[in-house]
Amino acid sequence: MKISLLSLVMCLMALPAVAGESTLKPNFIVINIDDLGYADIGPFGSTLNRTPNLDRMAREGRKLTSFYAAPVCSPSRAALMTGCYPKRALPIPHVLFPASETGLAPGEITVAEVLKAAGYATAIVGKWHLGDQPEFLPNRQGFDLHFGLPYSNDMGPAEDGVKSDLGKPLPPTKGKGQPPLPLLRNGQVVKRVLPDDQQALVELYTTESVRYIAAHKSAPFFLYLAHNAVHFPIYPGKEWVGRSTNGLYSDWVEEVDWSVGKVLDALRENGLADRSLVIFTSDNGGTQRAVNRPLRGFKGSTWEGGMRVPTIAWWPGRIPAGTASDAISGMFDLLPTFAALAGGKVPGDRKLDGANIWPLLAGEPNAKPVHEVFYYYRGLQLEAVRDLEWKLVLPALLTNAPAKKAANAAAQAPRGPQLFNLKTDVGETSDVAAQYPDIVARLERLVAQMKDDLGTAGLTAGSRPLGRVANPQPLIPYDVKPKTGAAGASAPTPTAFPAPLTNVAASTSGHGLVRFDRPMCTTTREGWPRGVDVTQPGAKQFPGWPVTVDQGVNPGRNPVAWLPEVEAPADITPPVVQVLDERKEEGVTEAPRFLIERINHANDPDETHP
Ligand SMILES: [Ca+2]
Repeated sequence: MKISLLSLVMCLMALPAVAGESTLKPNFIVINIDDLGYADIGPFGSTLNRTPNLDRMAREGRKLTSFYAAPVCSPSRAALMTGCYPKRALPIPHVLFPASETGLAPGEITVAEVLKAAGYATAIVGKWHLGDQPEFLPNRQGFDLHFGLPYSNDMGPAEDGVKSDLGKPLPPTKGKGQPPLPLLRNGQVVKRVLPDDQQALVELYTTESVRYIAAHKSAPFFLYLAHNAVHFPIYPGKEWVGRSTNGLYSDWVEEVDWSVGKVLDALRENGLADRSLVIFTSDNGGTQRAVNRPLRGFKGSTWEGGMRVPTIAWWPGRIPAGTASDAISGMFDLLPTFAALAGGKVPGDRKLDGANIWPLLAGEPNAKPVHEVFYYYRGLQLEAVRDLEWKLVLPALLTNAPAKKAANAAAQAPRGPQLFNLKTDVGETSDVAAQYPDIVARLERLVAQMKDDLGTAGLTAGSRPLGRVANPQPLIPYDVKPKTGAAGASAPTPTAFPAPLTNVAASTSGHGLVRFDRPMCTTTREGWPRGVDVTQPGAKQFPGWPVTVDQGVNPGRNPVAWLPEVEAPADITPPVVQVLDERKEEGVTEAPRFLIERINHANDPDETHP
């Protein structure tokens, strides 16, 4: 009690100074939608979805038509938080999963920490996805408040409706699956998310955000509203189901638009519109449900449709209304930009890739491009580079084809890079590499310049270490008995393969790595393929098994699955690989062969040399 009183007195004493400063400092609101397509909203050309609030936001603000996120969620959010290319701050091949031992390193300095140090109140309402262990959660990364999901809304068990859209039959439970999906408030589980909760998320987040704005109108704040919509599974709010004429996905996009309207209204009603910068964006390109027109490709790829996201900047009186900019910008620019506007301090002890884009947002005449060059990474792989209007697509992207085409692709001769002019061919349809060898060479030199920094593949000198904890636990424990292999009555009959175990005997601890010998991936209707389940049958159950291999960003590639820490390598028995139902529907019945390899942490902490 004494401590509380003391704190209260100290807060009261501090108030006048903070309030005095606040009149000069703008508020920042980032509204980040999950998986929204480039042309899913009116200002970016949607003819399917009605988005009157975003239409108004664009009329009053500035569209950023060449704003880059990342191909998938966690890397994109890492860029937003740290001002860096994802590979620098969170070098992972894909996304983080529940109870992962890795996350954004606690030593990374986030935009929330930068703004907090500059006197801001900070909140994240919605999806985090940068690690779900206590060490990695938002309250440890500069946020005073977190209310929302720790990761994507599909990261839970099928029986809770998180592997199927609203009203669709539940898919059969396969293996142990994922732990129940939690809704968190400041690191504490509020509840297990069931279908009704999924449907309520947009409204819950909006209400929380509106309340937060009203409560903080007298001091500067940073509000990061990260909707779980419109990521699979699709769960529009009850009042929104059937409201659009285009099905559940459109219903949900239109609900998101309503949410944006409520937030902007709250700023107006609280007299904050003229000192609040709002950025509306999406964390990656749309899935095949979305419309990314006129861009090529979808979420998970480094084609423009995978990474270029519909973005609007709004600050009445400061950002010119009804304008647009096609200059290169991206998630990693938000930290340096907010820091500059807030009088905050950009971390000086580490490399950042973003820059202050305020001149671009303000529409300053004759503003030079902040970025002339942009590198397109998918996980750890460099797949393209852009230099103003020219984009060089590297062979790594060209061979990243769906599995159905992989056989044909493999038969072709090795390809050289392709060159596209994004100014005249934003859809990346016409390779003009042969016409412009000098430009190809110039862009290849840009690739070479990255060699000693983030490189082209694998972990390189420019990547900082991941955060890592021992013995990660799910936020809500599993409450279902694992259904592995033949033990699960309803599970499909697995196909056993004698697995050659290599490099096992010499290792004492570390991680298993399963390497498959062929692509096991096609694109499902969701655009998020599921490949195979790897389960550990028999008496020896290791924490974290089975592992689902989700290779959504590796179509056509030989998938790799990371296995959890196993203390007694000699006890590994050959796993069972089973082809999931989705694959059977596509006529795939043969499981892949695989190897288990060992990594010795003592010698190889970055796990690059299995
Ligand atoms: Ca996403």
